[in-house]
Amino acid sequence: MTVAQISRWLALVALIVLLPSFSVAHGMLTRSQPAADSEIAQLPEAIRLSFSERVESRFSRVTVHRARRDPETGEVSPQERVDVGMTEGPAVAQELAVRLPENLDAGLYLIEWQVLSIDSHRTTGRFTLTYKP
Ligand SMILES: [Cu+2]
Repeated sequence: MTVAQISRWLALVALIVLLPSFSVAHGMLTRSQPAADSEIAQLPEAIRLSFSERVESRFSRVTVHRARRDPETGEVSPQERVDVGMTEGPAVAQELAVRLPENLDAGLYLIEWQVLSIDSHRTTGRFTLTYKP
């Protein structure tokens, strides 16, 4: 390889290595309470989500739906919505919470979030919780 070829190759490698880190630099979910994709025996009053960046709560949304997992594909699809809204909080916060009703049937629930972080990037994500009282 010539020096020019090597430097082109290095530039390509650098691009591939750096690209994913750009996309995770926005408001991504860093932690949730209860933990994402976990099984819970007790229903919390609210599900708390922490993000890697501060988010604009008025332009961010967290919902909880009863969910169904396709036994063949494993794909999770939302059914009826069950949450009772997000908790009031500061306009800019690193944590959001969505309230649950006092009673829920045992089963699978899908938590979906869309946030606008203060750097004006929108990100979305989802995770499940299995409630087994
Ligand atoms: Cu960002």
